[in-house]
Amino acid sequence: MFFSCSDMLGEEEFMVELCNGFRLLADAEKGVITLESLKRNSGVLGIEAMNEDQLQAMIAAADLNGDGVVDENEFCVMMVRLSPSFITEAQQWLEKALIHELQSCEQ
Ligand SMILES: [Ca+2]
Repeated sequence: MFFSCSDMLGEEEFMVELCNGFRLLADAEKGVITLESLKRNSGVLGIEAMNEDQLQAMIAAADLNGDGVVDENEFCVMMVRLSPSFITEAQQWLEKALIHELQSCEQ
């Protein structure tokens, strides 16, 4: 797959949110998600209960080029792969929010 987060900006608002998630989890100096940065930031994902083996497995699952860390593109691909239902929910939520917005204008 050859796309980057920036390619999706403007098309899908929720993809921006997903990509922002990368920055929360990544090592600020290296600009990639490592086992250490994932451990440090696991509270963000609500995965504090996961042990090191499980976190390592998450990285391995997302690490497409096998360099042992997860870069921004790999993270986006993983989120899209793992979250088809999330994306559907996000779209429905957006539609509801828009309808609510329109209705409040009419009143
Ligand atoms: Ca990688």
